[in-house]
Amino acid sequence: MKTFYSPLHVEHAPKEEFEAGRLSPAVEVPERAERVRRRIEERKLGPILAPQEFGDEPILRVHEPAFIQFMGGAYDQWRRRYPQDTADAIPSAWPGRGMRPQHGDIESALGSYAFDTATPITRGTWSGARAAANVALSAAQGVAEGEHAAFALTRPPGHHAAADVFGGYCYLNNVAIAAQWLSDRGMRPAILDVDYHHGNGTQSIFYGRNDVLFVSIHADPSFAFPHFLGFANERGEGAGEDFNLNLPLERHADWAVYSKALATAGNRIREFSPDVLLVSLGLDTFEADPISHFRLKAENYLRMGEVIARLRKPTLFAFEGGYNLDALAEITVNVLEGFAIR
Ligand code: 6XA
Ligand code: ZN
Repeated sequence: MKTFYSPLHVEHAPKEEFEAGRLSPAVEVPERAERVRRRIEERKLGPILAPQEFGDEPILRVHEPAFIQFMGGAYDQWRRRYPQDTADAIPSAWPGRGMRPQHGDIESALGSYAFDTATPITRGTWSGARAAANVALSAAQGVAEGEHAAFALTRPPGHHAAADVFGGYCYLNNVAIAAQWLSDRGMRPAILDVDYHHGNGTQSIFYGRNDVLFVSIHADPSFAFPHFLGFANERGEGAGEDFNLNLPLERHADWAVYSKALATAGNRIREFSPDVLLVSLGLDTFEADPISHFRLKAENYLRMGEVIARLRKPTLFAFEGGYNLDALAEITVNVLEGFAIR
């Protein structure tokens, strides 16, 4: 299996996030993807390739032009506002109900576009996010040209980012951009999101459509981030009705619980009969993940890969969450190997 990877992600290195009432060290760090890349080399999964540059066009098929323009200049705007400081950009005010979103200055724009305080914009954020989108698009191109599978080692992740919203460590929705690019080339994509957190951004991008299926297995938003989307009764709207399937699980779901949901997801995907499958591959379902509560074990990720392989579709895996640095590389490659062996 080919892996697509760009070193530009390393320059996206948030120092801190605001969480649980305090500034704490960032968990979405460059070492995550670096460890995975090294393990792919060690376990000889296949070649690691640089992405091609796809330009703005495929990004603008998913994201609002004004949002992209804001993102491109946000860090410079922030630095001009706080020239004596070195802190990354984090919003501190939001347009609450009855107020009006504004984009004229950096504080109002941050509050209008962001949905949390855990997603700082740093000097290297935009180039890293752009590179991640190119990584996903390059993997999509590989699959479109006949590869049975490809791994997009995307960092920063993407599944929380909506058309004009960033948050949950995500700025551009890598999987949505790749799915749209494939759809624009006549393919029928299904997206399976196995991250611990609901992929609210991906859901919202395709919510009104029946030509892209979105299925997500995640911690119930009644107790887990992103809190405001991901409930079982969100089934799509208009033409998209019944083309969105949320499978929220209990706090301590283990493989017995998880694998049942995965089978349900698989049945829906088979029924949809996609030309291509995109997997939002979050690894924060692991039993020792520092920010999550599911109880999957390392060997379960081999099974996950096998179950996905049994769908027998050209498959693009895109990296999302997962924060246990000691286990992350092993469990990521377990999924990919489980898929490849099958
Ligand atoms: C911020 C938690 C962000 C979760 C990010 C993630 N309070 N998403 O892993 O998949
Ligand atoms: Zn996650």
